[in-house]
Amino acid sequence: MNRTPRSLCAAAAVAFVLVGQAQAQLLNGDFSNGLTNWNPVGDASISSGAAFLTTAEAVLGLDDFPNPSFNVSGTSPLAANSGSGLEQSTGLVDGDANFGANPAFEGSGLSQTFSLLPAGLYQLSFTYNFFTNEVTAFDHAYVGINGTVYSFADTFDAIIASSPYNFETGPQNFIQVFTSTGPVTLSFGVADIASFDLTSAVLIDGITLTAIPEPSTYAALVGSLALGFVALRRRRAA
Ligand SMILES: [Ca+2]
Ligand SMILES: [Ca+2]
Ligand SMILES: [Ca+2]
Repeated sequence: MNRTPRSLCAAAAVAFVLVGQAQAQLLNGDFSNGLTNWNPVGDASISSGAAFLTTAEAVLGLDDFPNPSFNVSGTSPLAANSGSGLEQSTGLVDGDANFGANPAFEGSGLSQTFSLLPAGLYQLSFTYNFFTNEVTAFDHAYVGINGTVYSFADTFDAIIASSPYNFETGPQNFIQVFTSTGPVTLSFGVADIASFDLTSAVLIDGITLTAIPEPSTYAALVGSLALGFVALRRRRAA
């Protein structure tokens, strides 16, 4: 093969574009297009350009006080641990919405499945605010990455007095590093724990995925810099 430097540059540019496209396949992570590209279940809506999930029933008298004013969408949360409800509708399995040994009763969620290549380390980050009227149960909000679930906020993290919910965490950031092998399902949820009562909600926005260079990439970079330095010294010494 007789490649000129120009064709090598073109090949590198094509490779860069291909990698860039593959890494950017989470769509609408900032919810600027509403819930497009997401699979919403239960009481999922858009509030101030962010996803808003609640545990509030749409039907008067089923739970929550004052009911049903905390329900936004008119759709009720899905039952948890029910075989085809909250967890299984968002790429998880029954039990995933529980809070430790405390069972989830119902909740709402969002999920999106996409490809995240090349394989390697990625950082997931997003912002959230968790709201609750709960007083005793560990209602919580969680994120699942290919079925590994992280509870990022619960009743007892929400200590700032708020309205219309009694308490909130205030705006917070969540960061988690994980290894992608290609396909990724992100699952978000908020769940009532230990009873159907007393609504909790979560506002989620700014979901981003960033590739983290492998240590070998750093080593190669440092190595090439060192070679350049040696070459420079040799040239100066000559
Ligand atoms: Ca947004
Ligand atoms: Ca409820
Ligand atoms: Ca509750």
